[in-house]
Amino acid sequence: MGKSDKIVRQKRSIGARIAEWWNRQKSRSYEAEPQRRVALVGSPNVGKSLIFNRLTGVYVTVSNYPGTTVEVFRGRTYIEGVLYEIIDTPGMYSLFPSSEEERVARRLLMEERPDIVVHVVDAKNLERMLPLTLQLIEADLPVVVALNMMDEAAKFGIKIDTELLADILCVPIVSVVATTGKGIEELRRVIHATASDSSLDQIRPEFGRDSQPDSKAAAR
Ligand SMILES: Nc1nc2c(ncn2[C@@H]2O[C@H](COP(=O)(O)OP(=O)(O)O)[C@@H](O)[C@H]2O)c(=O)[nH]1
Ligand SMILES: [Mg+2]
Repeated sequence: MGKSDKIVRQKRSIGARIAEWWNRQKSRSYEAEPQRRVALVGSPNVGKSLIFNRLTGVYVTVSNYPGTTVEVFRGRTYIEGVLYEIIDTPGMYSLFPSSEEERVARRLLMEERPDIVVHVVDAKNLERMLPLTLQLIEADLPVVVALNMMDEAAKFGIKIDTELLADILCVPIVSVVATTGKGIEELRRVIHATASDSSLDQIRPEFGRDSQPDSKAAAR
C-alpha cells in the first residue's frame, strides 16, 4: 500500500468518526428521556405554536393524540442542562371541553400532569383569557402565564401591571412578543426556576403560607 493510500484511508476514518460523533450529538435529544415536561395551553391564535417553535428549535415530532385525529406537537430543549419536553396543545377556551380539541388538551393536562403549564394569553384580550387562567390554577396545575402579543397591546395603548397581576394570581407572569422573540429567554428562565422549586414559597418569598390569592382584589 502506497503512502498516499494510507493518508486517504486515515482521512476517511477521521471523516467517518466526525460524522458518527455529529450524529450522536444530534440524536442525543431524541434518545434521552426528558426529565421534565411543559405544556403550552391557551385559546386558538394566541401564539402557542410560535412560542413552541422558539422554545424547541429542531427536535420536533408530530402525532395524532391516541384515538383522535387531533395533532399534538412535541419538541425538546435543554434548559441549564435539563432536558425538557415541550408540548404544543390544541387550542382550548375552557377546561370544561366542548370540542374534540379541548377534550384532548384537557386529557393531556390531567393524564400527563406536566411539570409546568404555560398559559399563553393574548395581552390585548386579557379579560377574555383570565377565566381559563383561574380554571388552571383552581385545578392545581403549576401555571406560568406568558403574556404574549405585548407589541399589539402597546399599539392599542393597553398597559398591564404585570407585577400586580402576578401578586393577585400568585403565579409567575412573563411578557412575551413571540414574533420577535422578546421575553423568550425570560420565559425559559422562569419555567426552569418554577419547575426546579416544588415549593412556591421558595421562589417567591412574598407569598407566605398564609397569603392566599386575594379574590376581592382580582374582582376590582
Ligand atoms: N404581533 C404579534 N403577532 C403574534 C405574536 N405571537 C403570535 N402572533 C401571530 O398570531 C398568529 C397566531 O399564532 P400561532 O402561533 O399560530 O397561535 P396558536 O393558534 O396559539 O398556535 C400568527 O399569525 C402569529 O404570527 C406576537 O407576539 N405579536
Ligand atoms: Mg397552534
